[in-house]
Amino acid sequence: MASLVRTSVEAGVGVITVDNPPVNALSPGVPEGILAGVEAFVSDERVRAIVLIGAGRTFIAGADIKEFGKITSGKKRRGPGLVTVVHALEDSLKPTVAAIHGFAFGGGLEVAQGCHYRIALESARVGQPEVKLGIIPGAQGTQRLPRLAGVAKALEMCALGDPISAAEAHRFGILDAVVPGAGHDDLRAGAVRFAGEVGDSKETHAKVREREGKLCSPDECRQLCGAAAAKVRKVRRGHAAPLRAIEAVGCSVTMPFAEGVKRESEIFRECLFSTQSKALIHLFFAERQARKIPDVPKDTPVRPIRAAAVLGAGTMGGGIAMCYANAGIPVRLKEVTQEALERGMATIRMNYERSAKRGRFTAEQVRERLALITPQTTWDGFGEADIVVEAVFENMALKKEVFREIDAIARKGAVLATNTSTLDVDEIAQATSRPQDVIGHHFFSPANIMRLLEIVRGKRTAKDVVATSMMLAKTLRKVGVLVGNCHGFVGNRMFHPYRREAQFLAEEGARPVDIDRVLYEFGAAMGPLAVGDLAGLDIGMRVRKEAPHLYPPGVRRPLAEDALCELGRYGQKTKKGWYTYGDDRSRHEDPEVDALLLEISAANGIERRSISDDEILERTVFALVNEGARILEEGMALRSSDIDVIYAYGYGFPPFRGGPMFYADLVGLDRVLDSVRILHADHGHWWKPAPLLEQLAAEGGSFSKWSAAAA
Ligand code: ZOZ
Ligand code: NAD
Repeated sequence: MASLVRTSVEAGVGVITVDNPPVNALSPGVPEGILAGVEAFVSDERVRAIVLIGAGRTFIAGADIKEFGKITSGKKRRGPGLVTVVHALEDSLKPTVAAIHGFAFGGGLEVAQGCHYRIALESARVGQPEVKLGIIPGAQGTQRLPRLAGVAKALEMCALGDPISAAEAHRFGILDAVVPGAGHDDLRAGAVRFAGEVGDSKETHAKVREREGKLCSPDECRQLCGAAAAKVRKVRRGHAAPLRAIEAVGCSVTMPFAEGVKRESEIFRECLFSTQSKALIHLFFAERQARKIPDVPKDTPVRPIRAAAVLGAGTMGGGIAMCYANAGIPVRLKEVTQEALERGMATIRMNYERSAKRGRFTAEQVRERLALITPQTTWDGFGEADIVVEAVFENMALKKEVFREIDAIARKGAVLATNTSTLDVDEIAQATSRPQDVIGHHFFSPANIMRLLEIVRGKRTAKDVVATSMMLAKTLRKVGVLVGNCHGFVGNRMFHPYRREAQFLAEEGARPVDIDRVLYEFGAAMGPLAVGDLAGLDIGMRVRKEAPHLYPPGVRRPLAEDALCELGRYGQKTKKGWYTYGDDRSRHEDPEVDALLLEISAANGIERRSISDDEILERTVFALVNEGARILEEGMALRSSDIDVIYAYGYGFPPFRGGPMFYADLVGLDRVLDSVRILHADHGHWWKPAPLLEQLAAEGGSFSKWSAAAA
């Protein structure tokens, strides 16, 4: 325990150093250590001021998130709460200074707010990201932050959870000073100097809880809270914690401090025990777990990626080139014709300009990024690239031909990646003399925005190519998830039954608008039919044509989207699909679609009936779950939480539900199986329960706890 927090005295200043790698979380032992340090220094005559600093790469990244599960499962944490530490720092008779580098997040920032002063390196970031875990600040941050930064800034930080830079924090009064220099030694020296000066000064050291100057009037507070709530309802739709955080921050104005912190604590506990918080904490760890590949240890050597080359400047190739440029990696972009190349580059330029207008990049950053992309119709420079990414049309013959060409030109040891969304990566790899270097890098559209990268491991893919791809995902600011090589991999393979059931429901009598509404209300970014319109209904039609094995004879197949395509209704690109679209992309129901559905039902003997919202939800979401169970059993995903990450980051599955597999665990696998069995009895073939679902339901198990290795 002692080793988690160290103390020393330097130039009459007591330094408390938190040393709990990797991120100095406030695990058991840390609060105790800080408390003991403060108490010892307060009575140490050599000491005139106290500095709190973190060892290693950061200050304090917040509470130890693993502890939350212990609290909610009843294994309560012992030792002093964080609030006791915050009070000890604030009530200390000697001035206390938080010296921040890396991150001061969550409980870390709350501890810093207990100090009389906060200073930081320029590179530091501070934030209250608790809402991203479905909770709110629980160590009085919602009451101190408005006193430091003003109510509007506190609302933004506590409700949205995004961190801010040291410069911004200084501007808003959260920091008292930004320390010159870049290294930990600069910070430490600056902090000891700063503390020495305030220790010598005769001025009183204000306690943040007593500072009222930045609090606004109740009327203004009501207005600010209303505006913040309207914003989070839009940008964090369905999330409960942001609204609760707003409520808590509002209390800083409407209640005295002592009552405000009491209310904060009640709301914190309500959030902590909510299913949303369990789901979001599940996803936090799931995202990090996904980086761990059992047979590819962390120390597997990676191939350095300093130069990239992309084939195809269409929808995906252009976006992929932007990902590399955004990461500072020069990239060559090859097309077949000058015309296609110019079209691709025009789209890239337009996307960058749009980002610049939205303030995401400066004009200078846009110039730098564009300069990193070399458009060409030749193979120039492909021989020097460390990675070649293929993003040509989805056609096996073409992909093989292209890979033969890449094989002839790429340098030895280059990673050869395909962005195919369904095709067999092994078959593509066979077209080369080096299948060990071939891997799938399945980006999602728009590739420069969507966070997910499915990394598809072929039979012969080398381990260092897997390790390199996982590392590269991080460099490209993507969430990389390793998946197996099967039709549609993990994401699209599951999406297929999900969208199939949505079509069946429409053919059985559910209104398209109701199908989309139910999923939207569940929290999905878009309903399944609206998604089809966005992606293009012709894509699904082509997949159904090119993969006839998906629909063996005698098995019901979805008819609606093929029929829509026959009418030229390809979705948003033709302004008509499941809906019609206005010039402003507004969506409208269309009687032509209703008539078409009636026709399909009548011609194919499909009985139409009234369909409940519950049935819509079960038919679509349990279709995901049943297929997910098969994928898991086949080892196409390493663990169920990987599937959850894929759905949260690639398919707009509501993060506060934790992903489809976690959602199924919460519903209870016995209940899920009961529904799947009923659907099987009613609808046959497609609903045959996955063996793993049956097994786990019988055992009282869950996907989250199941491990293929142990099975
Ligand atoms: O890890 C990034 C991050 O954002 N971490 C989470 C920060 C956060 O959300 N802090 C707020 C926590 S909630 C809180 O603080 C509320 C509170 O105090 C309530 C107090 C009241 C209690 C009353 C009780 C009744 C960060 C930006 C920090 C670093 O990113 P990197 O990409 O550099 O590193 P990662 O994300 O790969 O992380 C490295 C390893 O550290 C683990 N980890 C990170 N933050 C943690 C944490 N483990 C526990 N607690 C945390 N706060 C992370 O899982 C990863 O582990 P490995 O095993 O995968 O290496
Ligand atoms: P697209 O039609 O927009 O672009 C393909 C581009 O490749 C065209 O510009 C074409 O001129 C070019 N091309 C064809 N042959 C070429 C060659 N020999 N050399 C160089 N360029 C060549 O298609 P897209 O949507 O970008 O899809 C590309 C790949 O990405 C496909 O495999 C697709 O399945 C996959 N994918 C697409 C999406 C999506 O949402 N569009 C998502 C994930 C993956």
